[in-house]
Amino acid sequence: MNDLFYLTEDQRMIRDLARKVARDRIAPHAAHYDETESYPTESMRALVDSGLFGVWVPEEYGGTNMGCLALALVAEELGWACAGTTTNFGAHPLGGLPILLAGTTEQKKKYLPRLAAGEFMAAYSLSEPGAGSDAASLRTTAVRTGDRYVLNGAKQWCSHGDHADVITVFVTVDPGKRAKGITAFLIEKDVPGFALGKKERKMGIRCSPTVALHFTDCAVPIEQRLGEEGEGFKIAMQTLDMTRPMTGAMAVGIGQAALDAAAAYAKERRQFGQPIAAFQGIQFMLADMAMQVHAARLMVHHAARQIDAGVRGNTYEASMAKCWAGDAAMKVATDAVQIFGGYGYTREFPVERYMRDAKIMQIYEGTNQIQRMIIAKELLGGGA
Ligand code: COS
Repeated sequence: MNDLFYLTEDQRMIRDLARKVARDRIAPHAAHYDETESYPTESMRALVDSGLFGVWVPEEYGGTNMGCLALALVAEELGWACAGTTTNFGAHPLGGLPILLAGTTEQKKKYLPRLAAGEFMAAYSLSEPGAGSDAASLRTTAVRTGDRYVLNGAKQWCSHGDHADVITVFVTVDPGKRAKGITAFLIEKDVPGFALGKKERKMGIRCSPTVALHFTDCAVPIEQRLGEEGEGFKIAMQTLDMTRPMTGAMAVGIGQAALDAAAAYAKERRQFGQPIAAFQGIQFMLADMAMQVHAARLMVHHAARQIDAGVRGNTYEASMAKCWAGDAAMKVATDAVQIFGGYGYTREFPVERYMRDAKIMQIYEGTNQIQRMIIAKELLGGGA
């Protein structure tokens, strides 16, 4: 099996660094953080120490400007070790890329260097209790009075929101306008009128906090508005076009971890006088798992490379990559549990965690049903 021949030296270097950090400093703690549903302080420290938070940030703002393929390579390696920690890692570009896409020079100077250094964490908040897949129906309002806006409402499912210093929050200046009313704001954690809400108890990615946000007459100066009024939905969607490959990469990491574990176990576990890997039934399962992971990785890399190459409009490929990789992770992790048999169903082995963690890959950053809607819309154009 050959290494990915198309990676540059820099991309190989960052992938190898992420692999080392993931295997030496993150994987050893993953089961503990999952079991205790606690924040992965040690793992997050390892990410800050290694400088990986700056991968997507331009050099002029203190980052390493390595692009979306590099971000995907890092996300896969981290996803192999701990999907919860990787979700925390991914919330950062998800919250920060909108600043790069739509921020003023002042906003970029204020936030990006701190985000690149890992001194500041960012998060992204689009969803609400009543607005998930139908993101344009969100109801949190921003009313302008003079040179400030007053925000009221509630957001939901904000990954890493309780550890974020700044959250890119999407609200509306006119709910009647749907997407055309949506406006983005940069909300700092200590602004009066902003409060964290319920923290969810989840099936998987348990060391990644998922929280609600509440706004009660929360006044923010106009300088914290990101882009113009009504531009927020496009900023939100353009960001997802850039981060869905990263999320797909995280799913590839989970799939690869499940495949590695299942292949190793199949060579070790003996039944009927031989390793179960000698049975064609197991071999075919492993071969199918390997193909799923490989195809997912190539789709992720293609969508990420489009962004790095400046190709406009990678919506189709980004949704395909996220959808395929999420489905592949779920299938491969489920098959890994099957190969482990009864042992796979216990908490003694990591495959049950991979299976629980894989499930969210089909749900967040747009469910895989929404990805299929986007793919079909792009495919059919205006003709359906
Ligand atoms: N890039 C740029 N602009 C985009 C875009 C993209 N990828 N996708 C949509 N837009 C624009 C459209 O062009 C349209 O603008 P115009 O009216 O000027 O043409 C506007 O945004 C509204 O688009 P659309 O009509 O397609 O919006 P819908 O309400 O039909 O919703 C979906 C589109 C379903 C794709 C969107 O709501 C979605 O992605 N939902 C899932 C949300 C999600 O991923 N949540 C997870 C958050 S992170 S955990």
